[in-house]
Amino acid sequence: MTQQTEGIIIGLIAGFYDVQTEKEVVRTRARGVFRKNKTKPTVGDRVKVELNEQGMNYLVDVLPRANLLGRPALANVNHVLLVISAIEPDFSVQLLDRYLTFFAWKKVAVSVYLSKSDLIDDEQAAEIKEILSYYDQIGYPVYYEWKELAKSLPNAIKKDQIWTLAGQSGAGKSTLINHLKKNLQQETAAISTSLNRGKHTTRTVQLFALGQGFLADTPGFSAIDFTPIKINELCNYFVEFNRESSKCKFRGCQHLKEPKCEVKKLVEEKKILSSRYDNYLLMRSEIENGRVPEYLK
Ligand SMILES: Nc1nc2c(ncn2[C@@H]2O[C@H](COP(=O)(O)OP(=O)(O)OP(=O)(O)O)[C@@H](O)[C@H]2O)c(=O)[nH]1
Ligand SMILES: [Mg+2]
Ligand SMILES: [Zn+2]
Repeated sequence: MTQQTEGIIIGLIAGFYDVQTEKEVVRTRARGVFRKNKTKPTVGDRVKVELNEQGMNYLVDVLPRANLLGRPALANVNHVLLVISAIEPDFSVQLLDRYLTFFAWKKVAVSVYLSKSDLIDDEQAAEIKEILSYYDQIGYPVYYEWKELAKSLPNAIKKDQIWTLAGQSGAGKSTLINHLKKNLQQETAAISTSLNRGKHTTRTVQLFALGQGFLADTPGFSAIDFTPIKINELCNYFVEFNRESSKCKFRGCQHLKEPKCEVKKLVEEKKILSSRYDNYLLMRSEIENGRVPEYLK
């Protein structure tokens, strides 16, 4: 006898999909049908599963997705918690802007957590905090202590919502999730100092119950491909440019050489962070050239 039920894919292990149903976690295999119609079931997908008495469980259907991130490989994401380290790997506004633009393009809200501020001196911390306060002001809530997150996240994550950690390898995503979920011991590792890069300790995307939904630990990434973005839409993904652009003289102003451009005016008045504008220009040229510059690979 078989029985059908629904659930959310919480992990993918050696070809098996672990599905959280109302009652339990069931390990399933995908039916061949997915290979035919080219939908690859992804962590975060809401699915139908068929359970039978021999313990052979099949994933038989993927319900329509609200979104699909790609990086991290996760479906139906409600919110990204971006982990940015103060050091090891070094703090970088350029990388921060790249993540934020990418997630704005994907239409997912982002909060930022600064990790490893305990490893820098007060002066360096003040510098970074001043920069991050700008981001907080334009609509990206910034957290400096994991304890603040431990307080607010359980209430913020609503029923069946999927929140995900994202950020560079070695930034401290798994360390944070271990703090937030006391009984969890996700593997963490010191970054290799020779390259000042992470070691990619976490290799799979996995959802953990938090609040009334889930928080995902994910493998680190930093290379982001902007070339699929239409060049004239890029400015919409700089949220504060987008907000001010109604005051530019020309509709569809790209904030380049157009006269009476509000965005450029605000950059000159230092009300928009000049690094934001510089990074906007860099990303434009990246889209124009159709490739990621060598130094960012
Ligand atoms: N001092 C200090 N060390 C931290 C902090 N957060 C993370 N670390 C250390 O940084 C190293 C990397 O942390 P991980 O949590 O493994 O990093 P990750 O983002 O999960 O990396 P990947 O899984 O490779 O993507 C570990 O040695 C952690 O102990 C922090 O806030 N302060
Ligand atoms: Mg990790
Ligand atoms: Zn403009």
